[in-house]
Amino acid sequence: MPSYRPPKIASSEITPRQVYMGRREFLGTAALGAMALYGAGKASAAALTAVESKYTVDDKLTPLKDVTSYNNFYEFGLDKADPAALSGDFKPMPWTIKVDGMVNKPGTFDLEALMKEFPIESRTYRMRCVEAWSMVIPWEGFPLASLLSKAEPLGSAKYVAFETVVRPEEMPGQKGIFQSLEWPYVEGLRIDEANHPLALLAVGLYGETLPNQNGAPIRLVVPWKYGFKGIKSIVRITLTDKEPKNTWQVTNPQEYGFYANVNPAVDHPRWSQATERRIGESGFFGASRHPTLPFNGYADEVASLYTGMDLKANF
Ligand SMILES: Nc1nc2c(c(=O)[nH]1)N[C@H]1C(S)=C(S)[C@@H](COP(=O)(O)O)O[C@H]1N2
Ligand SMILES: [Mo]
Repeated sequence: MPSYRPPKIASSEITPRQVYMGRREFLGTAALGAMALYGAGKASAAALTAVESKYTVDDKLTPLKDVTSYNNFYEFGLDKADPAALSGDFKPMPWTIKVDGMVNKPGTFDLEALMKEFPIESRTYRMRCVEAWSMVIPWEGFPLASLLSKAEPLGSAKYVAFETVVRPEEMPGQKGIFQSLEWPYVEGLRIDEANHPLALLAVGLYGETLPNQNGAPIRLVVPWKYGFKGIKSIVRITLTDKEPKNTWQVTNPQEYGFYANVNPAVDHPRWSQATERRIGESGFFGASRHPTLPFNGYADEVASLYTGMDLKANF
């Protein structure tokens, strides 16, 4: 795997945020502790200190503006522009994550404390959505395995289930008569997948805490799987011995499975998965196309998790 290359952020991209942070009004002394680590209020963000990780690709980064304005987050609406436009009322801090089920030490953990306990790493990963578009995103986060080991999973635990927060008052896509999905959004991994060093709990991107539209304050990133496995705004993680349900499989089991490993050889029933549109890069005819790689280019790291499995049947 190529070695680490620090993200290059054009000053035109970071300046407006810093100007905003500088003018931001303080909320009072009680909030000061949290604000040191996390910005308070709408559209704010705080810088993260992170150590470089060897788990980084050297593909050209997708510009910050595309990463934060072209999103799938149905809790805020169905259009790609909805999450950025409609997530301003969402309050990501303070935040806790409950870890329960088949563990020795269940608990409800304060995210700010976890962010101090676990070293934050920066990792640039490719992200491939099942809709055949892709990005390259520099994340900050810590391994999912670090949080799981804190809870001490029992030997009988075989899977890990995840849940997104339900807050109709702050998430307009969860409000009203017509509901696009069943809430909460849920996802799952086999425990060996969850403990793989590439499985990341991201708390930031491009060096700052996560924007609401990208899954603030904490979301899963499993770069060898289609993007829908990367569940956002996680409030609960449950260890279990049964394969967990995942939202897209429940919604349309013909088209979406539990494993959802990126695979150019297994087409979606309605489109080819052989190539992908790299968002933010332009070619002659719109966004440039890249070949899709088995396991999204992470086969050397993860293919051994699936030895002997029929990847066409387990899509
Ligand atoms: N809770 C929740 N998590 C979610 C989704 C969602 O609608 N709700 N969309 C998924 C899909 S389909 C993709 S491609 C990625 C998109 O992540 P991004 O917007 O940060 O690029 O988030 C995933 N996580
Ligand atoms: Mo997706």
